[in-house]
Amino acid sequence: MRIDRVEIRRVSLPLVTPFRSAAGVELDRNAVLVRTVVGDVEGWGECVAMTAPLYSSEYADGAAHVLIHHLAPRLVGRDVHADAVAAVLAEVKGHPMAKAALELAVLDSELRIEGRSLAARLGATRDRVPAGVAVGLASSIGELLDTVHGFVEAGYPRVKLKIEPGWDVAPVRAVRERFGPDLLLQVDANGSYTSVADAAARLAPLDDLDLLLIEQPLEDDDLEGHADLGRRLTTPLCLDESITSARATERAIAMGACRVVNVKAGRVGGFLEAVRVHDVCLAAGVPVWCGGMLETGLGRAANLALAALPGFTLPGDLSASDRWFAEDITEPFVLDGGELAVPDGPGLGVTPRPDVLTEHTHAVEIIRP
Ligand code: OSB
Ligand code: MG
Repeated sequence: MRIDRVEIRRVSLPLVTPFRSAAGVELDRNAVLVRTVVGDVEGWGECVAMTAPLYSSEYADGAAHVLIHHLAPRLVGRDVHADAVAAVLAEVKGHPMAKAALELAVLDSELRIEGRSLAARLGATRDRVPAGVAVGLASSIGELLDTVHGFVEAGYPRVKLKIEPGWDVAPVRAVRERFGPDLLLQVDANGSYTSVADAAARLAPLDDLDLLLIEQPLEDDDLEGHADLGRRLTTPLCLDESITSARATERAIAMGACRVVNVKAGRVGGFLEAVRVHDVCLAAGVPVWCGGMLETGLGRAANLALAALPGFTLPGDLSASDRWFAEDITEPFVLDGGELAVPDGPGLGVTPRPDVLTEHTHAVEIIRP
């Protein structure tokens, strides 16, 4: 399959409400979209890098730059299959989110040509998956309870609360008390606790609140610290930022650094590597769930395909389009009985709506052989 052309498109979608976490505040989704052209077939990928390098070192402007100048030029004019993309791009160090977006666009083109869905290609075993919603740091407990109430009313069976030192036990306890024991509840610290001792002291009271997990309490590279902290708490620890590949997953599990894994294709360099992370977890009996990065409908479609694999035994950060956007660039994903349907059309199963895409696009760069 010859990649005739790659387009790098910058889009900016306003969020319906600002999203605040220990990794900063997001007001808009500044996505970098990749469009591959193969004959008369197009393929789409979405780069999940945030606007600023606060969640990880990648950020949207940097990802666009590396895609335009270093990644896309290695593929255009070449005959490649999606399987081989990661190896071709491997000589460029780092930039997993940029690489993942390009690989996804190639996968989408290839699968559209084959008439096969991404879900089928990745090994999905379900056609619907449970939804989950991530709720940002709030400015008061009252405001948080109102926000969570809205999501529970909308049918979300699982809620994830962002926490940080000073915004942890009290808001989480308030949510548990208000919504009762049936709400699936978990928390995400984005690495904001600075030592094992401090994290253990602050987070120990969460052990009484029946949480599914505590996500990434400590820094990205602190596997030893997570293993130590995990022995001091009864609530399972889950890693997000630390999980950068299937090999990193094996190491984290072997060290006892986590009992649950959050996988994001962007963070591990692509959906094919994400499947290998899933495989490692399934073999080890470690529950895995699909993380989210405020994706537009394109990235959301791909996440849903991944989340339909058998090892995804916990609900992911997979919400309806309207959780983030008044107007998504694809047909919106909607909640149905607390679940989302996994797209079953060829490739991603969705395409951008041309008018909405044009309205939100502020730059397009075309890379030719
Ligand atoms: O840490 O999981 C995270 C969003 C952007 C960057 C990092 C994270 C998040 C979320 C939101 O928690 C997940 C979503 O898209 O619903
Ligand atoms: Mg996280």
